[in-house]
Amino acid sequence: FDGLKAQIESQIPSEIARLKALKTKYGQEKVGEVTVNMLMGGMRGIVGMLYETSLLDANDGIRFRGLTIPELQEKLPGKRDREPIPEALLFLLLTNKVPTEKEVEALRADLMERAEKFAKECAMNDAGNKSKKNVFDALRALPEETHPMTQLSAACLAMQNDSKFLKMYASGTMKKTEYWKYIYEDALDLIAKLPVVAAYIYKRSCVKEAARKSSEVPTVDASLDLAANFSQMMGFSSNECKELMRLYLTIHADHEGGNVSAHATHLVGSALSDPYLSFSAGLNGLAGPLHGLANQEVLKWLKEAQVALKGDYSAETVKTFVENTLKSGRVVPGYGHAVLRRTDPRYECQREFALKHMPDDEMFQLVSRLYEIVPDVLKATGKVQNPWPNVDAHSGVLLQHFGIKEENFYTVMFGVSRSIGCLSQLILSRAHGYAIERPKSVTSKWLEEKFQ
Ligand code: FCX
Repeated sequence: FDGLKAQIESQIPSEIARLKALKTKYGQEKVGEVTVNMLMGGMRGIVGMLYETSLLDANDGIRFRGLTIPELQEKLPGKRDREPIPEALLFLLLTNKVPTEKEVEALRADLMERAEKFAKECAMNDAGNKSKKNVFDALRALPEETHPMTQLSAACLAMQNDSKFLKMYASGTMKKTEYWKYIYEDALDLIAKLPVVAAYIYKRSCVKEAARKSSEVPTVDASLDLAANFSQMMGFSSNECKELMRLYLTIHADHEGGNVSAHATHLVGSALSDPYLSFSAGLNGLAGPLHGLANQEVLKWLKEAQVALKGDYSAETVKTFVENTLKSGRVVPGYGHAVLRRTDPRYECQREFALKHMPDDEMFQLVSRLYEIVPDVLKATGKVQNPWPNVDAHSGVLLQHFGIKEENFYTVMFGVSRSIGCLSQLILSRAHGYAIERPKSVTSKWLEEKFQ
């Protein structure tokens, strides 16, 4: 299947010409100013990179190639029920075009073929030639209690041996204009392999009951879509759980370029590190509690709340619980955002999913109660820029409901999804010849001398 690759290739000349014209015409124009506050505040608000696949507006929320989440739900083809499938989003991110049903199906089949081939080869490898190690051997060598995110990142590195880009670069025969073709192959391989590796990590390390545990290479059902197959490999075959997985993998895929996971992937990739190295770096950032790990933190916090509140979700009691969290020096996980200044649309669509599929779930009712209370408590601190919930405030409660109860796995699912956005941009960055990143840093002494 080369429909997608051919479409990307056909767009490259005009995209490069467009970027060149931008540079020629506006190369000397200013896009903003940098204050000392911005410099010292995590580069917040500095316009410093090109990132085509999505754009985040403080008030409108995220747009994937111009489309909001409700628009994705309406317009992307390939739906099994109501939610879009991530394959359709991947096509959109790479081409800036809503694909046809046929195009989505061809991409789905391509990804599933890659996944099946990978899983079969590793399983055969396990059964037969023990001297040829594979990524699952690398994972088995890690203690079972190693955090699942560390395992996922290590797995990316362990699979780097398969990088086509790496081999071509080392051969010295690859032209700069061809880089993207091998990055594309690696990226699609990696997007296909990650759910298999993640399902393996789940069953080996996260699941506690002996009957659900396994250290076998998961079996891929290539007739399914990527999300449904992921859900099935983890042991969840209900249509509702598959549908949740489609929503989950779609909405976590991309959030413009400056967030830690996207930026880390982009930065490392700019040194021509292959997708395995680059995305492993992104995953290491996603594993931080202020970023992707917040979904795990939220679940822990909700469980803490359930114990402390003993079913009393009255406004006063919940408020006191939230205030105590702040008093103990912790952040309220799942609330706040560096860019957004409203309720995250990714929170809203998950809330809709919950209202449709599980309105009576007790933990969902707690999440809803917190939505009424937390913003005012955060506003009262006088320092929180955005008191509204983000994506992580809601995801765990849905997963719990459908049986995915092991919260230390949640960020792994975020990572599987994030590969779609980060790696799409990585392909485009190489296709359009982006430069190696090298911003200027200064010392605090330099600042003092400049302004004193
Ligand atoms: N609870 C308590 N305090 C909070 C807070 C929260 N949820 N959100 C922000 N603050 C505090 C900050 O810690 C900071 O305090 P300080 O001045 O004493 O250091 C102050 O408010 C100003 O921060 P603000 O400008 O609003 O936020 P930042 O851009 O610095 O940080 C994050 C943004 C997301 C890191 C912050 O809101 C936070 O820690 N939230 C909780 C963790 C979380 O949910 N992370 C996931 C975010 C996201 F969706 C993702 O990337 O996955």
